[in-house]
Parts: sequence; structure tokens; C-alpha cells
Amino acid sequence: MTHALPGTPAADGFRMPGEFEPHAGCWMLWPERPDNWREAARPAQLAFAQVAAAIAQFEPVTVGVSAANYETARAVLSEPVRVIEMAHDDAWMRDVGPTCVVNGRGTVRGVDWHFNAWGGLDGGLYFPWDQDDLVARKVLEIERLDRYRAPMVNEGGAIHVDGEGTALVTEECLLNPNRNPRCERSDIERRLREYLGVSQIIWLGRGVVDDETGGHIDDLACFARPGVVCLTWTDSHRDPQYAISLDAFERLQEARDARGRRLKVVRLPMPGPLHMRAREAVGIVAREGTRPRRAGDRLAATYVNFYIANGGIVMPLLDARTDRVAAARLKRLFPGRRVVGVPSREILLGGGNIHCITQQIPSGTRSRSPSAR
Ligand code: KQY
Repeated sequence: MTHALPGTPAADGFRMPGEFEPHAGCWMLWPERPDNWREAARPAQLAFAQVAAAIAQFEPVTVGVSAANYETARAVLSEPVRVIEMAHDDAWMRDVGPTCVVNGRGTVRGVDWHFNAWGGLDGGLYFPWDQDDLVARKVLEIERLDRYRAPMVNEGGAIHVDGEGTALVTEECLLNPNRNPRCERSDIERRLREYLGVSQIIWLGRGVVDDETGGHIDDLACFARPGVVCLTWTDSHRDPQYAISLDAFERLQEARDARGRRLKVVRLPMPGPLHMRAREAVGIVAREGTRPRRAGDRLAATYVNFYIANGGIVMPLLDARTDRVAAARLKRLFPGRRVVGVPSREILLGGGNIHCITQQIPSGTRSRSPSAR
């Protein structure tokens, strides 16, 4: 039995680092469920394997896979990728994995949020989710990192930080009663301060149109570095995304970060709009208790859902009309990193993208506290 640490990261001197700070490695899960991924998840598995191989050029990657799929995953994933047997309900490591925090001495610990499949029985995407809720704990145990069990429902894709005291979140997601029904905005802010070690929370309104997570920030906006935010953007006034992105842009222009700086906002064009095709929908085996996927559904396509690796950016390729512009913007934004594009429509068909399927472990030391085994 492993116990969680008492107290909170902030009280113990810990903060969540920005994704652009150095990593010890990256964790992913293997897509398997036929009610979410078409054709028994084979096309998605190939896309996940490409993402893993791209990240493995920059840092160590570990993929958790069920016992039943171990051999397939090992055969498909490239040699440098470590494959570990781990039960899970679906494959969104960003949301079910730990959110790591560090202190001034370089000690790394993990925050283990409560997970309810993006809304539990009130709009959640599948039932049950008990195995997903254990993933963060298992990752931390394998990494030998101490764990805080945060007393709130949250997902890694619902938060971005600049590592210098600022968090970026959306009202649509964090204030949705299907996550923490008894919490007001002030309660959520207090928990984010305690568990991320932040002092300033910037609230955007809604997330990307038809994002089934209920407005995750990691589809809408992220920090490229302290003081610089990337924002999903469209110039099409007819698209409902236009008003959402404009509102986010205005709020970001008004905001100050924890150090009192104004933010520079870099707009990344949206692909599409993209929709699920009839031939893609037929390969999904509908099941009661899982959100159905239908031909014509709008996909939450965005280039903001990229992963920042040590020395690299692994970005989604989604639409030949916009991929090049987005890649050029990311190259300018991250001059010290190599931008690698991975075709990721198959991941998008499952409801997320490259950022959603990855979770970084920051560099640091792993001193475990004897009280928290
Ligand atoms: O972090 C994310 N944005 C996760 C997307 C989850 C989609 C579930 N089908």
C-alpha cells in the first residue's frame, strides 16, 4: 500500500514547471478500446507509435499497455521506447497521468488528481474509469516519486503553467459542475494555488468548439515560455470558434502574469474545420456507456495541442492547407528546438491530439520521503 503525502505542494515549496523546462522523460498509454478507436484501434496505434518515436529522438519515452496488447505494442513501438504492462481505460496520459511539481533543490513529486472521465455520469465519455484513476499513482510508483492526492477532479489537459507562478485555465472546464460540483471559482483557485504552486490564475472562457473534454485549455492555448502564449485562431467570422478565440485573445491582452508582465499572444491558425467521415465512423463499435462517435461530428482540431520535448516540438499534422503555416510559426516561436510533424488525424478521431496522449516527467532528483511509501 502506498500512501499519499500529507500537506500540499505549495506548502512544501513545490511548483509545477513549464513544459518547456527540462524533462527526464515522457509517458504515454496504448489506445485499445474499439468503442472509441476505429478498426480495433489499429490506425490509432500506428499514429501513437509515430508520436512515441518522434519524442524518443529527444527524451526517453515509456508506454503503458494492457497485458492483452503487450506483444502488439512491443512489435509496433520503436526499439528505444520502453513498454510496460499497465491497465487503463483509455489512452489519454495527459489527463490520467501525474502532474509533476519540483522544488528549489530539484526534487520531483507528483500530483494525482481525481479523474472522472471528463464529467462522470453527468456527460463523462465512458464508464467505468477506475483503471484510469489509478494510472498516475502507478506511474509515480514506477518513477519512484512521492505523490500528493489532490482533493479535486482535474485533468492535466485542463491546466497550463508558465513555471513562474501563472496558470492558464478555462471557465468552461474548471467551473463545470460535472467536475467539482460543490466548488466555487474561489475554491478552484485555492486548490490550483495549493497543488500547482501558482499565485496568478488567468481564466479564459470557452475552449475549442466541440471539444468533448468540455473546454480543455490544451486545445485552446498554451505557454511557449513565460510571457508568451500560443492561441488557436480562425479568421472566419462564420465559425463559432471565432468569437471564442477573440474573447480569449482579449482576456490575454488584459491579463498580467504572476510577475506582473503583459503577455505576447501568438495566433496559430486552425486546421479545417475538420469532421468525422462516414468511412471513419463505421469502424467504431458503439457501446452503451461510451459517448457515440458519428459521421459529420466536428473534430476539435488545433495545432496548439503540440508536445514540447527536450530540444524538440512534436506537432500534429492535420490539414495540408494549414500545416505549413503552423509549423513555420512554431519554428519561429521555438528557435532552439527542432519541429517534427506527425500525421495525427487518427488521434484526433479519438477526441484529442499529441499533447493529450503525452505527459512529461521533469528532470530532477527522486528523493522519496519515508512517510510516503
Ligand atoms: O487532454 C486532452 N485534451 C484529452 C482529450 C481526451 C479525449 C477523450 N476522448
